Amino acid sequence: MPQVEVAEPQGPRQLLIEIDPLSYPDPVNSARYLRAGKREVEASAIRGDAVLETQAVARNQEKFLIHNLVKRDPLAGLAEDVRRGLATQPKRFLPKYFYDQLGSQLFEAICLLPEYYLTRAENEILVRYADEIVASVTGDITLLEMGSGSASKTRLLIEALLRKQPELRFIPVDISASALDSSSRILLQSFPQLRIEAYAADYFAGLAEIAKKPRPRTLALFLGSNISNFDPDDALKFLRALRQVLRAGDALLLGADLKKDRAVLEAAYDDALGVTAAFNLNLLARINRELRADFNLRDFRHVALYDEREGRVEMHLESAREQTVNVGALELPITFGEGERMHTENSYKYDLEGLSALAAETGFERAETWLDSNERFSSNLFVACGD
Ligand code: AVI
Repeated sequence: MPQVEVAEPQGPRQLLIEIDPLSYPDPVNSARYLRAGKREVEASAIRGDAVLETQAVARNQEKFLIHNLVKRDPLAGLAEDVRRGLATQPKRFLPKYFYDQLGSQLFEAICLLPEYYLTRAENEILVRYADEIVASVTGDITLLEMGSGSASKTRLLIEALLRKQPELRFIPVDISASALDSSSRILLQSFPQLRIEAYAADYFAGLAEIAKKPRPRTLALFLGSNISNFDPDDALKFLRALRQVLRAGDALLLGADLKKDRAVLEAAYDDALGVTAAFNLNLLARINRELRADFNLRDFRHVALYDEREGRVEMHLESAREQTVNVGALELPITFGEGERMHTENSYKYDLEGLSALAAETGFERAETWLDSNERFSSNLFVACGD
């Protein structure tokens, strides 16, 4: 989405983009409106489209706001992180770099694979228990979702909430403003009773901003087993930060994949079609594209292993032979030994005891857990304990 750069006199830069998705067929391109004070309006006027945009806001002012807190390209650190990761022993890459455009589409394909049961299992739970889940939280609920992405599972909970209350305020937080924009537009078309106040931000920045405004009873969502990709310390940090924006009695619905047979887990991360391998290798393709490297993808092999002691599936890229790769943008030649592995992702698996401990250590209580019919995946209601 195009954004007009206007320097803020003080405090963090914040663009407030308001869009009326119902009045404009293509709100991404036609109904941009920037409002954070007079100067933004002036900037709009200079571009000659202020009148159209002001109308867009006036007609449906309350429906959709995006607070864009992403101060710079969130991936601008790629070069630095690659330099650091390749200098570490063993070499490693950060999993957040999986999700460029191709990587995001490969991840969507992973969610359709027969071996990757996680998405279907969580969906099954939400289809079956959404009413029960929302009934476990009393009062008029505001829905907050961390890492909402396409918000496809969220709609099951929105439907259940709207069976219980006449309107709903939804606060999605995601690093991608464009994902927020398109998912919000689709949700608003389906649910006229919805008001959306979205935050394009990393989790911690989004939570810090959300904490500034009081909210009534809140149900927070962290779905898709996204908690799996946090190392244990970071999972604690994240849940504590989330707990800070909630009040006693508010709740978090946490989707968490469960510990199980090695064969099932390893197949989920090493599917027969090779989609997860492509997802993993796309990291190298991305470094080739963006940092002018010359990784030969055929010289690296995708490896997925369950480490039972650590309770995590690890993904690696293994060098098939001794080789030297040049990363042009870093002016860096990197040598790999035959069989040398770069660690690309951890996906932690939980059991119910571990989930209770996680809740207790972060100011929650695990009040209820729903499982899918194969008992592979858990949806956990963490209720915020007394302040
Ligand atoms: C996003 N996350 C929960 C996925 C997982 O299962 O850990 C990422 C993934 N990596 C390989 N397949 C899926």
